Amino acid sequence: MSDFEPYEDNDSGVALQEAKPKLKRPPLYKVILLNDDFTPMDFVIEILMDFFAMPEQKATQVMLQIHTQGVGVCGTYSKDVAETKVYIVNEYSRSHQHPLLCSMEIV
Ligand code: TYC
Repeated sequence: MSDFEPYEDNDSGVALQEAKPKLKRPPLYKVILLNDDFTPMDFVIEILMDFFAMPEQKATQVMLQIHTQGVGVCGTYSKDVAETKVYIVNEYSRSHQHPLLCSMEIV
């Protein structure tokens, strides 16, 4: 650089703050079962044991909670796992001619 040219640093004088790394935890989803008047209680207990790994006592308790309150939580999972559980439970219920509905909602 020549001695006669003014020094330009192309800097507007604004200090830039370094971006914080944007690491967010992936969202979790509750898989829920809805009550209805037709699905047999034993079938719901079987679903909770076979697809949500609940021991029989816990499955019975959750089934009765859904029966009296209208809805109950089967478990909390990542989006992919929750979507798969909802799909297989609804397919299984349909294939046994029961109207049981499984769904998911963000935590
Ligand atoms: N209400 C059903 C009955 O009386 C039992 C039931 C429980 C159905 C839970 C669905 O998610 C459910 N046979």
